[in-house]
Amino acid sequence: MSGAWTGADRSRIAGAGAAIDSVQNDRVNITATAAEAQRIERLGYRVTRVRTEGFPAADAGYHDYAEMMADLDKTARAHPTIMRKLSLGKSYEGRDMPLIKISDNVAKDEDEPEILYDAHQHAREHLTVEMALYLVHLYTDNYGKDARITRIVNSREIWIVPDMNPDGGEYDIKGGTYHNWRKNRQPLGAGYYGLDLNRNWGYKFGCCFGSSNQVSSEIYRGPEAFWAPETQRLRDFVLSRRIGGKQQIRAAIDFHTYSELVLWPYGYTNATTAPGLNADQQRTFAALGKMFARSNGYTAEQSSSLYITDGSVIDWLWATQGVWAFTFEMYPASPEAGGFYPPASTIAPQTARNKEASLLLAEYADCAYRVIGKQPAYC
Ligand code: 0X9
Ligand code: CA
Ligand code: CA
Ligand code: ZN
Repeated sequence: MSGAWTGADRSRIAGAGAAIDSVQNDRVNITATAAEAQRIERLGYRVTRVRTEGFPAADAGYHDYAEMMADLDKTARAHPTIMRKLSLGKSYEGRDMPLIKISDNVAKDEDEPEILYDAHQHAREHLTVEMALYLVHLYTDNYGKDARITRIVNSREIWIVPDMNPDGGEYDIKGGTYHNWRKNRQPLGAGYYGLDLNRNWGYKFGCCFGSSNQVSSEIYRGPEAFWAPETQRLRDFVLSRRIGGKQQIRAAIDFHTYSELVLWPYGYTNATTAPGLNADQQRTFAALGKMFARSNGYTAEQSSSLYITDGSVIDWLWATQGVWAFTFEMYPASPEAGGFYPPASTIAPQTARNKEASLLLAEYADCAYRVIGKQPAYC
């Protein structure tokens, strides 16, 4: 933009919210949102080309962090009796990590099975944030209109964590281009950043060659379990749902991309049963997983059949909290179909594709063993 000769001019531009990148005579190079650029034009400066923040223009249908927060705030305001926007706390760089609760009598902690959906442990897996926003809208916009959804909202307490890695997500779209970033943004020294949040959980942490101790690695687990503020935040929330010795959260989906898979524990071992996972529990996981996969057309398998992962969230949720926890790897199936960056036109069909599985998880949360006919024995 140009027409800014003085420091006072530049201060007005900064006052409009733009970041000033450099100054040449009357020309100021800025990074600004579309709204900020408009404000600067209204101040009487000439804006030539703006390096827009947020997603690349072709993918504007995706929500960046600010847009996600705005959508959550707006939806919570529109549905005050069934939805609350709370906070898990802050990410490493200080971004608020929103926590959504959806239920009837939402202000009260009722004795209802609780469900958790979390998304975006991995920065470049942006479709998962859209999945979380889809679920927020599914449960709120259809409440009182759709009998099945109304029943679920009335009989369950639904927790949604739409953004486990806001720092990595914003870094991945910085400057309007993609950076293929996976990890969080904790500085590690020597110019290295980030650890893999889905290797930083505290069950069998680093046990089994399913993660790396090298800071340069894409699957760097960190020096110790829960070293990332982001995993600490979700861990502390989940532990806070243990009331009178009983974990209230019964079932969970951790959303990732891509490969079109439904995965269940354990990830750290190829054994189908292991300490804390007996044959009935394994059968229950497999039966639920296959049911989900029938509904969305994904492939269902134990998570280690993909490759060994140690320190993943679902192993921790199951082994330490008894939560029936699944990882969903969303669209697409292949790198040719867009890999981590499928076009925004896929958001609507590919989030709706997981509607049935998401509802089934909520419905089975009262007694997962029902899926193998063993509710009399266990529930
Ligand atoms: O490696 C991962 O963390 C997940 N795949 S991704 O391409 N989204 O990075 C798979 C995790 C599956 N394994 C377990 N949850 N144990
Ligand atoms: Ca309720
Ligand atoms: Ca409760
Ligand atoms: Zn992932």
